[in-house]
Amino acid sequence: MPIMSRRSFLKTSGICTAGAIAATYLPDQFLLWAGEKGLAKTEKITTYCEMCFWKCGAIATVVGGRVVKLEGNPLSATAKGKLCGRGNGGIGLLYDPDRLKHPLIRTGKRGEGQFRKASWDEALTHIADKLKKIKEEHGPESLALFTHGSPTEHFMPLLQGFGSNNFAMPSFAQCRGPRVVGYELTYGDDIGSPERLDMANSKVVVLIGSHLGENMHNSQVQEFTDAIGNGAKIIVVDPRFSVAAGKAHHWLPIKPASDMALILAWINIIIREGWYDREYVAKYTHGFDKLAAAVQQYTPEWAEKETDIPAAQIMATAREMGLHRPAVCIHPGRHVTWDGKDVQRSRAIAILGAILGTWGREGGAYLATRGSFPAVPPPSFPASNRPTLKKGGFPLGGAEGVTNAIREATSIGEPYPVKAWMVTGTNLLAAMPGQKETIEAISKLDLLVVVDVIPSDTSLYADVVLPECTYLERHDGLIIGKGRALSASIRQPAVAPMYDSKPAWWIAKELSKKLGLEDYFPWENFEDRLNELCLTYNIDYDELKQKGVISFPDTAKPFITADNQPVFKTKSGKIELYSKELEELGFEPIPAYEKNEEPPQGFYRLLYGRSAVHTFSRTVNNPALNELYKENELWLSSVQARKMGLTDGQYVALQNQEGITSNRVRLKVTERIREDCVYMVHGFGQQSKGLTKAFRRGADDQQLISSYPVDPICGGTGMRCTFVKLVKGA
Ligand SMILES: Nc1nc2c(c(=O)[nH]1)N[C@H]1C(S)=C(S)[C@@H](COP(=O)(O)OP(=O)(O)OC[C@H]3O[C@@H](n4cnc5c(=O)[nH]c(N)nc54)[C@H](O)[C@@H]3O)O[C@H]1N2
Ligand SMILES: Nc1nc2c(c(=O)[nH]1)N[C@H]1C(S)=C(S)[C@@H](COP(=O)(O)OP(=O)(O)OC[C@H]3O[C@@H](n4cnc5c(=O)[nH]c(N)nc54)[C@H](O)[C@@H]3O)O[C@H]1N2
Ligand code: SF4
Ligand SMILES: [Mo]
Repeated sequence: MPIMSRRSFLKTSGICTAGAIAATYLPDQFLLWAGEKGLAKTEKITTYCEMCFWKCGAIATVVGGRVVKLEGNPLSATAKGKLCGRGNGGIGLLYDPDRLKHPLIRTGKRGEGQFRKASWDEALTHIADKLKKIKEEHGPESLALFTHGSPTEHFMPLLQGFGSNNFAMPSFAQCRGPRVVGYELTYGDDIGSPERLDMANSKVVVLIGSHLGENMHNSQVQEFTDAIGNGAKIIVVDPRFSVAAGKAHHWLPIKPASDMALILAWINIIIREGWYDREYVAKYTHGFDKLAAAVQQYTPEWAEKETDIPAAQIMATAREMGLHRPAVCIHPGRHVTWDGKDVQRSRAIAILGAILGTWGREGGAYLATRGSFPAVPPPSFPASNRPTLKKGGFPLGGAEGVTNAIREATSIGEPYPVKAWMVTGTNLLAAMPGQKETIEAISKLDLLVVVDVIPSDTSLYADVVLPECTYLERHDGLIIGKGRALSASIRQPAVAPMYDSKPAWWIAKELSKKLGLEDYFPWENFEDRLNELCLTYNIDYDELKQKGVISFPDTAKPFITADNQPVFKTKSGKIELYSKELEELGFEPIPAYEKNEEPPQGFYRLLYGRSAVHTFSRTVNNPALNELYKENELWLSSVQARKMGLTDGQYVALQNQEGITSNRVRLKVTERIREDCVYMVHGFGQQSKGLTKAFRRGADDQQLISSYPVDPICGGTGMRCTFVKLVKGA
């Protein structure tokens, strides 16, 4: 396999990333030089990145007490020796002058952002007193936790020790929940995070709305680049000519929200033409005949009408997959909450992979390592006799909880009141559709605590804001990797916490003392806990600190062989092309097509996605990354621009069907997008004045997503069903 050059990695990730890598401040470059010359004390500290959730192993160079360089750890499977542009931007977060510096207690109205400084003791006592009162009046379940990323591990025992199991993460109902559910229904297992795709060895890579290269999950983009270098055929389905589409042999500019028609037609063609893997299907799958009968109606000619993709191209791409099976990597997508029918679309993608025999096959999806560390039994938390809110009414609501279900319960006070939220590591106003609903639910609370590193929009509504120190200043839990090898990665402070900020483990532990819950935090400091875990896992703690990552590679290749048979934890013990479980729950056992509404005259479908140099709303104020991309643009087709008399670079506002109008946003007039939609990068248009670089720069897609279908199976919010018109003169 050719080793990908640094240059080709940068090319795949969009040229702007190169700037991020060069974005070291001049004094830091001097320190780095001084360190290299032996003129100043230099340390290399291993950690893992928190600029997104890929958790790449990183090495920080610290000279004279300042972090001057971040690099990827070569031992880390997610980093493979490199960081993406955002990962390099970690230094920008650490030294962002806009960081939260002290605990804050609200003095103004919610949303106004007026606070006074408080000591940690005062802030935590205030929270504990409120929580005790709320518990007395409404029961322990009236506390809910919204969380994402590293703080989760620390606040969960606090929530559960308090007596509540009401937690939710946007990574489920606003992200990959429907995929997890769809794959579990089909294979009895999720495809994992990082996704267990053997992309580098694929002969065909199919991306259905996965815009790798803008979506910068580090090792995955590196493997995509390897696949391109190895001559894989790339099929990209996207209404927009994305960075990935620029590398594609087949770009399918699909009519937005019609993907299910294409996938079902592909399944039909592959079965009809006999391009599927007969032996694999016979051995490992359940319900093939029913599937074959059900998809007969989805002909390429029919799909052409639904998707705008010519029947011949649908045939040609199906053939490409059939010809090269099983070395076909069909990316399951990650942010898959599109139209409220997302579990079924994810299932259709899973089924397409199954009939091509890709699960457990080289170039398709590899099997997870069977290695594992000894289980650490969780503490026994108090039981509750009230129903949990985290699943809402959704039968497959998932382990990570449904944010919107807890929000709704809070708003209506049913089935019981929710009176306090702790929000840690998530910016709910940017993460969840229906901002008005979020603000309304918050208005029902007696206590909102936000733990963040910057003054996020959600923090404006908090009663108490607690400043966490950044990941470069703290310990966190071990990351256990279960991809090709079992691994453990460590996070340790490169420098001491700046200002009056504290690690999440410390905040949760101190709060536990004030609530009489300290038994759930049975260690003095988090290093003791990490030491203890290492003992249990039989890992040398000092070696882990030094290397950052310790792996236990499997001896066998992670693919199906005579003595490595896959285990499918479904009802039938096989891959369920026909899902008895869904049938019993009253849903379609085989995915079926249901047309989505189309934009009315004068409106466009609002699409959104990622910039290679930003992560959601969390990096828009980061000095190093803001420098590279300061505000989002609105992609509009040049044909439409001409019709409307609009020009490139001009500012417009967007108005949705309910009359909600966005901030102004600059037009990017381009041939690279269909005429029926517009596109912008998510995360911009922040309203918090404390974010001096990001304040009201660009437009907020979330503000416009005010009504949205909800997936009846898992509660995922369909966020690509918003129609907007353009307003001139903004
Ligand atoms: N409209 C729209 N909505 C979306 C998406 C979209 O593309 N468009 N994407 C969806 C997806 S895929 C996801 S996964 C979610 C993501 O949702 P979130 O994870 O909520 O995303 P962010 O907006 O980055 O908010 C993260 C917050 O955590 C804070 N933070 C960062 N680092 C730390 C830390 O170390 N400690 C603490 N305590 N806080 C920290 C950041 O400052 C920020 O305020 O959003 C979903 N919502
Ligand atoms: N740089 C960067 N990388 C990231 C993140 C980040 O914030 N920044 N976030 C990470 C996270 S948590 C997630 S979940 C992933 C999400 O990343 P992905 O799952 O790859 O992508 P999305 O952002 O949902 O999708 C955006 C793409 O879908 C296309 N699209 C829009 N509508 C349709 C449609 O109807 N059909 C098809 N086929 N395509 C459509 C858009 O044009 C765009 O190219 O990215 C991850 N990687
Ligand atoms: S993909 Fe980039 S931002 Fe995400 S963890 Fe890795 S280096 Fe950090
Ligand atoms: Mo996500």
